[in-house]
Amino acid sequence: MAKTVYVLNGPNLNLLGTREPEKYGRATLADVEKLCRATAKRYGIGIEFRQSNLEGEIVNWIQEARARKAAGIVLNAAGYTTTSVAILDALLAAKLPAVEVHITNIHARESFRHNSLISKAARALICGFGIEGYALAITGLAAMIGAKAKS
Ligand code: CA2
Repeated sequence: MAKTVYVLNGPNLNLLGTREPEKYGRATLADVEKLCRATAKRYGIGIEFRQSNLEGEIVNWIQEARARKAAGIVLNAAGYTTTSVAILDALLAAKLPAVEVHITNIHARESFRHNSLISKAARALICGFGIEGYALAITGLAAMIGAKAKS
């Protein structure tokens, strides 16, 4: 059975490409999804791509990833990154390799963005590469789970 990676996006990321392009760029979330699918395809990995503005929905999807034996999770928890013990607990319980992604370099921004709770459950963290960070996260996750590039 093909491996599946859940790519989960938190609040306001549905606005990508429509506001604040100087911070987040001009690509839309649909462009991010395309990039994730194209990157994953090289490793024979399938993608479940989701976005929600609701904390509990993200918790449910992390539990779903575990229940469906997903190979891993790529998560941009956006504004929940520094506040959500519930998302942290869900990731810890899921025991799946998780990569935290941020489009911007959160450490070069306001100090309230620096203390990620998500990082405590993440195997790796990528920030500051723009949307390319999602492709890097999938490539890194593919290496972690031993998925080989298809020739
Ligand atoms: O850099 C990232 O990816 C962030 O996770 C984005 C979050 C922010 O709270 C984190 O500190 C860093 C904000 C997502 C909001 O997305 C928007 C996209 C376009 C326009 C407005 C908001």
